[in-house]
Order: sequence, then C-alpha cells, then structure tokens
Amino acid sequence: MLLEKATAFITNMYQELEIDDVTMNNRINVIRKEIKETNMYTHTSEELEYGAKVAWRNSNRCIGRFFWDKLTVRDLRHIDDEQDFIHSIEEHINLATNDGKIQPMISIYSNNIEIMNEQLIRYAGYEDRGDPNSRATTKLLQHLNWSSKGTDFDILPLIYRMNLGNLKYHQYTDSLIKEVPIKHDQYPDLEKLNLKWYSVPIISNMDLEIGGIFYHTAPFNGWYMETEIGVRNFTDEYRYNKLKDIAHAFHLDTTTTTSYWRDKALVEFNYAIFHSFKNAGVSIVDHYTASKQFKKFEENEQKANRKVTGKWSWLAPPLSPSLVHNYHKGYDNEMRSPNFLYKKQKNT
Ligand code: HEM
Ligand code: NRG
Repeated sequence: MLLEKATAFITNMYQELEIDDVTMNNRINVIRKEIKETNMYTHTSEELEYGAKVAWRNSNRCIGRFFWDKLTVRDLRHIDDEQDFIHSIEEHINLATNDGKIQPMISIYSNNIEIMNEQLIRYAGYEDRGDPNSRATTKLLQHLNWSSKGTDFDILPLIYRMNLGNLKYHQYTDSLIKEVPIKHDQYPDLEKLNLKWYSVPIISNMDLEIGGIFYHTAPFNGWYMETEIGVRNFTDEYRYNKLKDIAHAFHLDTTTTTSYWRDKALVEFNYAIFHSFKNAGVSIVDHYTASKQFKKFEENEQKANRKVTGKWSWLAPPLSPSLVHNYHKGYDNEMRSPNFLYKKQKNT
C-alpha cells in the first residue's frame, strides 16, 4: 500500500518536472528497497518541496491556489532540540510576516514534535471575552499554569510536546506578532471599538500527506482574504459577535432588519478590514481579486491538462458570493494526494 502511494507520487512528480524515466525508476527502486527493509521511506528535500506545493494545489477549500508554486518550503525534519524548535517557529513567524509583505510558507518537522495550537497565532477565549473559538485551548493553557491579562486579544502561546513528553508552552515576544488596528476612513467611531487582528494566519492543526507519508507537524500560511476576518471572525455569533457594535459605529438603525443594517454594516466593515491592512502595509486580498486569481488558476490548470477539484461551499466568498464567477459553476470535491487533511473530522 505504502509502496503504491509512493510510486504514484514519484511518478507524478518526475513526469510533471520532466525528469527522465531512468532516474525515476532508479528512485522507485531505492524506495522499494527502503520500504522492504524498514516499512518506511524518506522523502528527499526536493520531493518534500514538490509534495507540499502540490498539496496546496489540491486543497479544495482554498481560493488562494493561484500561488501554489510560490510556496517557501522549510525542511526542518532534522530538528530534535527544544530550543532549536522554538527558535525555528519564531523564525517562521518572522520570515512569513516579512514586515507585512507576507510570504506563503510551510515548515515541516518530524513527527516527534507535536503542536497543539489550531494556528500559531490566535487570540485566547474566556467566558465573557476574547475569541470563543479558543476556549478549549485557553483552558488547556490555564491547566498548564499560563496566566494572561484577560483581554479580548491575548495572543495564545505556542503549545507543544516533544518525544511524547509533557505539554509545554512558549510565549512569543510581543514584537514578533504584527497586528493591525481596524479603522474606517469615513467613520472614526469604528476605531473606538478597539478592534485589531493579527497579520498572518498560520494553520498548525492539519496533516500534510505526501506519497503515503503523513507529516503531523507542518504549519503553513498565506495571507488573509478580508472576509475571513470581516464576515466570520468578528461577525459570527459564536465568534466575536460584533456586528451590532459595528453597525452603531456606522450610525445605522439597528431596530429593524428592513433598514438592512446588517448587510450595510458588513460591507463597510469588510472595506475597513481591507484598507486597515493595506494602510498598515500588510498583505491581504479582497474577495473579488481572490476570485479573479482563482479563475487564472483554473485556466493555468486547464493549460497543464489537469482538472481543478474544489469545494463550492468554501470557494464562494461569504460576502456577495453571486458577484464572483465561482458561485456560478460547480466543482468536483474529489480528494487528491498530496493534500492537507484534518486530524479530527470537522463538521464544516
Ligand atoms: C482555506 C485563502 C494560502 C491551504 C482557505 C480559505 C481561504 C483561503 C479564504 C477558506 C478559509 C475559511 O473559510 O476558514 C488563501 C489565501 C492564501 C492562501 C488568500 C494566500 C496565499 C494557502 C497556503 C496553503 C493553503 C499557502 C497551504 C500551503 C489551505 C487549506 C485550506 C485553505 C488546506 C482549508 C482549511 C480548512 O479546511 O480549515 N484559504 N489561502 N492556503 N487554504 Fe488557503
Ligand atoms: N479562516 C481562518 C484561516 C483559514 C485559512 N485561511 C488562509 N490561509 N488565508 C481565520 O483565521 O480566519 N492561508 O494559509 O493563508
């Protein structure tokens, strides 16, 4: 089974990269021998890099795939020292943030290291404040004796475990995390809500599968699409739930839904998210541009004779979805390999 998956991966890779058949068959033979002797095989750094890029290309829920080939892949499988690990995570955050000009990046570790965070950067969640999505992680940290300020925006520390040892946490230095205050050029009251968001979404709870091998610790990032923050994180009732406060900052009549205050507030707020990031010099994409880029991706894939798979309900942006092309067509949600997988099944 592993040999079949390895062979399929190597064959795809070598054909796409136009490497000759002799080299390809030699590599498959080496892998066959390694699997026979050890029940495992080891990717070369080149295989890891190509595998991670194609895993992004195959991510059906991602609208950002136009840039799949522009992924910086850090092969960190050799790291086994705790301080080296922490340093390398901080380095990922620093290099990916890149003073605001965000670089798509993935750091791939050995499975002896585990990361418990959902994203490397997230805000804590308490009973009455913060991000409700982080309540379980925050409780876990409190068990580990983490103490925090208890604000709406406490950055959660990195929670990790090495070689099945004890859980530990590491608090990032403040200056490492770039955050963007949210303001609106026509409505100064918005700034008074003191909303802010971190610059870089670095997903750290998915498995990367390449040629039958699972990398459990492989945090990756691109940049935000504005609706992720504007439509979901601040607006969902089970997240920051701020739509009414935001509408008041925009002087809208919130006593009746027929004033369309919810819709109007949502549009202006997403405008504010986008321009706050832009003015702070932090990469972000609006949903129209992202959708146009995705169309280009579809065209590129067609030229390369590959079929684009996708999950429609995730590719349609949650703001004015019918105004972008991908709302009006269907996608096949077939799962390709390499890919990123949930560790535990999520219902979304
Ligand atoms: C999901 C945009 C880069 C892999 C998403 C989503 C958006 C998005 C809007 C949906 C998220 C949600 O609704 O919660 C972008 C943009 C990028 C980018 C604008 C800029 C470069 C990347 C990179 C990777 C990646 C670098 C991996 C190497 C994924 C995966 C998902 C996803 C696996 C599904 C996550 C899940 O199921 O929770 N992306 N993405 N994306 N993206 Fe991207
Ligand atoms: N919606 C989540 C982030 C999910 C992934 N989005 C990206 N990924 N843009 C949130 O924090 O709002 N990426 O790799 O860039």
